[in-house]
Amino acid sequence: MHPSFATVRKPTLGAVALGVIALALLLILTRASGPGSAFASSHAEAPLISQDPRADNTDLYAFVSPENTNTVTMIANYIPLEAPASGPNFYSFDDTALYEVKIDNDGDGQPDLGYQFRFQTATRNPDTFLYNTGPITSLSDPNWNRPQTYSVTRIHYNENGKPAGKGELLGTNIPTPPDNVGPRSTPNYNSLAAAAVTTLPGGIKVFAGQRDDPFFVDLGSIFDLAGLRPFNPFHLLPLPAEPGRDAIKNYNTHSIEIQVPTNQLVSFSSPTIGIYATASRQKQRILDENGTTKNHGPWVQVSRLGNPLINEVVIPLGDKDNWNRSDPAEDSQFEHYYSSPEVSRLENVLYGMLPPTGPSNGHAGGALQNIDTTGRTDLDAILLTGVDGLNKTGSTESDLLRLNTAIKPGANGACPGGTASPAPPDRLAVLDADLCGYPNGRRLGDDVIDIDLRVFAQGYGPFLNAAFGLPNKSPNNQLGDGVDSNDVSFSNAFPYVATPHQGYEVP
Ligand SMILES: [Ca+2]
Ligand SMILES: [Ca+2]
Ligand SMILES: [Ca+2]
Repeated sequence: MHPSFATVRKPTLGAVALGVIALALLLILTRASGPGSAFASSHAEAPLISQDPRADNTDLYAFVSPENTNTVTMIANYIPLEAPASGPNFYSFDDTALYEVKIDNDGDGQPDLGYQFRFQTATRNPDTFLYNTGPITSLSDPNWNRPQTYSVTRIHYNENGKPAGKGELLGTNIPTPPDNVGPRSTPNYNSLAAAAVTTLPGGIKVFAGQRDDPFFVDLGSIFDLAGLRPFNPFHLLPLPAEPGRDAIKNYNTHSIEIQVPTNQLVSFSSPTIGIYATASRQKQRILDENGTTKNHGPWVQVSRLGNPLINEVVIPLGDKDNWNRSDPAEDSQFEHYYSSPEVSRLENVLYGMLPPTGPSNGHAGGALQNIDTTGRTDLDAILLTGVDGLNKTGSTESDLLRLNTAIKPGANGACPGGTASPAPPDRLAVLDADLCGYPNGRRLGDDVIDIDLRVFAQGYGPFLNAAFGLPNKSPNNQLGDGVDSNDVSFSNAFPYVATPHQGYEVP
């Protein structure tokens, strides 16, 4: 239990101070909701995609594969917060959605190449409510009543970013593993998952199915007015400091993973690619009274993801669904949200207004140094064009996860994490001079919450200060949510993401 605000407030903060706090919060929250509120008249409820979890991108990762550095692995996760104990209908990809991973390799923000994933679920026995009628011991086990398979199609795009033809079918009837039900139903889960790793023509590897959610974050504190538990005493509404809590611990998600030889992804002119993942639905859905649903019409993109956390904390409510439906090549319309970020305003007000009052928690300075909240060309570079000398793709502003494929783990000690350099990757990635991680692509263990908190607060750390002249304000460069790693460890080889939590074992 947390003590109430009243019990932790310092006695020196009287009614006047409370009034100041209330006014400050009102100001920041009012100002923060400004740009979107004009469009919010009929969209005051939660944004559309939160009502459509099976088409909801949760995270996107892309990195040079540590065990095969001539390939790139891209991981697109969908379906947030899957509770492992979820029968009788367990989670699956949506047969009526189009999932896609797209690559821009010439810097114009438009895709040149894409991999489409379409799923198909069978019901082997409609006369039982059970997901399985006995132990599932192989992917073809007749005990598994709801097997899902998928196809992969490679699409080439023309100069206008439109598909050039129907694409090449790389594989059909590719198996997914079942969800991790429990010791009676899925007694040897890892062998089921391993059997679902499939090699396609051209040396491409794919996997699609349930996994542990690799994202780690103190969601409960961050969305309680941007609370960071280790920094609680320095918040405008102070609480005692405590360690961070991974709110996604024990939850699963669904991963689409594809490993592709790098020479199939890059263009002649640059080793750097920009990646984003999407989900689309057909324009019309007809609900028939006999229990069937039919979908018609062209595909409409309903979700997209490039850099992490953008639609969560950079795009305001009034534009979130619009951002999801837009293409990265159109992102100049959203540039003001990136270069005048609400997160930086909040950091100033919530952690920068009052002098330090609480006990020191290994946190050196108390209040943050004042953060620039407009004209943030550093954020434009990191999030919209790429960083010169690291992963710049061009001048077109587009929210893509940019990966310089020439920077490889283990090669000449350039980055940790490869076979020649067994040291683990650094969770702060580029901020700590480990150039193989975010924002140069994104690995599973990259602590994008702490990285972004520091980047938005201009606390770039000594390496980027020396290398690029970026500001290194202190203690802004110490910010974090107190959750430094995932609840379970990742594999060093494809498909990397950890085994999903089993329904039976959930605490
Ligand atoms: Ca392009
Ligand atoms: Ca996890
Ligand atoms: Ca963290």
